[in-house]
Amino acid sequence: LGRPHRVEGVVVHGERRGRDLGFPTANIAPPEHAAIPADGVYAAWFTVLAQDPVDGSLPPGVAYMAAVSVGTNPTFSGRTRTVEAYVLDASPDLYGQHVAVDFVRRLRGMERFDSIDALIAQMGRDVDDTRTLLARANVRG
Ligand code: FMN
Repeated sequence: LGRPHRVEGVVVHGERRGRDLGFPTANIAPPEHAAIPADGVYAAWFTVLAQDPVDGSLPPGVAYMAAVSVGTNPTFSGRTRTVEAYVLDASPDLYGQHVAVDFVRRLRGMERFDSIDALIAQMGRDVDDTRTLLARANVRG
C-alpha cells in the first residue's frame, strides 16, 4: 500500500488495566465492516477527528505517535479482539472521541507473556521502536 491503512472509531472503555501497567490505552471501537490489520503491535499516527477542541483531549487534526496493539490480550487470557492505542507524549482523556489510527509499520506479533513484568518491559521497547521509526523523515500518517 502506498499510504498507511486508516482505522477510525469511537474511544470506549477497556478493562482499565492499562493504567496499572503504566501504559494507558485508548480502546477504539471501529465500525462493524472495518478492515482491521492482523493481530500484532504497530507504530501508528493517532489523530482526534473532532471539529472543535475538547477539554483534556488532544487538539483535533494533530497527529500523535502511538504504539497500537491489535489482538485479544493473550497475557490476560482475553477473548475479545481490541484495537488499543498508547499515545506517546500526552495523557489525554479520549473517551467518546472519534479518532483515526494510521497504521505505519508492524513491529511484532501478539504474544502471551509469562509475567506482567515481561509484558511491561516489551511495551517499553515497543514505544522506543515506535518513536525511532516515526521520527525518521518521510514516515508520515
Ligand atoms: N497484550 C498481550 O497480551 N500481549 C502483547 O504482546 C501485548 N502487546 C502490547 C503492546 C502495546 C504497545 C500495547 C499498548 C498493548 C499491548 N498489549 C499486549 C495489550 C495489553 O495487554 C493491554 O493494553 C492491557 O491489558 C490493558 O488493557 P485495557 O486497555 O483493556 O485495560
